[in-house]
Amino acid sequence: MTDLSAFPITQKWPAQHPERLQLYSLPTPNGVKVSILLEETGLPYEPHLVSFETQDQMSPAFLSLNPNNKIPAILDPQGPGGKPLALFESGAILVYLAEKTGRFMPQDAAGRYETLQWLMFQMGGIGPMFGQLGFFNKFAGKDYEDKRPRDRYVAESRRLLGVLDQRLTGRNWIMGDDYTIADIATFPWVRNLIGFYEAGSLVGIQDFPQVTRALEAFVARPAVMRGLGIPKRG
Ligand SMILES: N[C@@H](CCC(=O)N[C@@H](CS)C(=O)NCC(=O)O)C(=O)O
Repeated sequence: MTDLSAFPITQKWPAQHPERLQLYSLPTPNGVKVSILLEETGLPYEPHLVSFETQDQMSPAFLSLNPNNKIPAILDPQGPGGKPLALFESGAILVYLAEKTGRFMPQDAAGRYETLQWLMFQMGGIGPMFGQLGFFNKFAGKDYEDKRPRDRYVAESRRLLGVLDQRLTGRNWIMGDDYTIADIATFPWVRNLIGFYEAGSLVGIQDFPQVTRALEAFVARPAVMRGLGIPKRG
């Protein structure tokens, strides 16, 4: 019987199935990257809801696993060498799960680095820039009189969408015919930009037809449909 009691996070979120991978998350664009990949792989896992309403991400139990107080985070009882592995940062988790399962990442070295390149493009560009645009368009920042900060993030988001659109021209997915963790990292953010952040017309999404075409294919995948709702909000 697997014992995860050495990890304080399991006191607040007890593992009903300690032999399964434990996911601590919320269905946000960063959170669903991991639930979508888990659904795609079919790995058995147990999702736990980290509620922002009750500031769960600030609790000592959560901070014991991720001192950066952000979802998603995982605890894999079957980590490297058969020992439990705790991990935070969605990009690191995607790489770990792709390597663990041997899926959604090209096997050849060059293809692997290229996939990591586009994953980093999402982690360092699309995520942070779209996130700031969300703040200035939908949340507290929308009331700021000075529109220059918002416009800066609109311009940068448009530039990033242009890079992505060009990459997708003549390719089904970011890596071509292969659907990879680069797609799983990127499209939840595009979906969020147009949907939850209500910034589709602001960034002129119609100017990026390859991006919207690939987004449609992404959200039509059954594993994506399921992953977008995991963990279920309370
Ligand atoms: N770079 C991190 C970012 C994670 C992140 O920003 N998570 C947000 C939700 S999408 C969060 O947990 N926010 C809670 C907080 O800041 O208190 C990753 O990709 O895992």
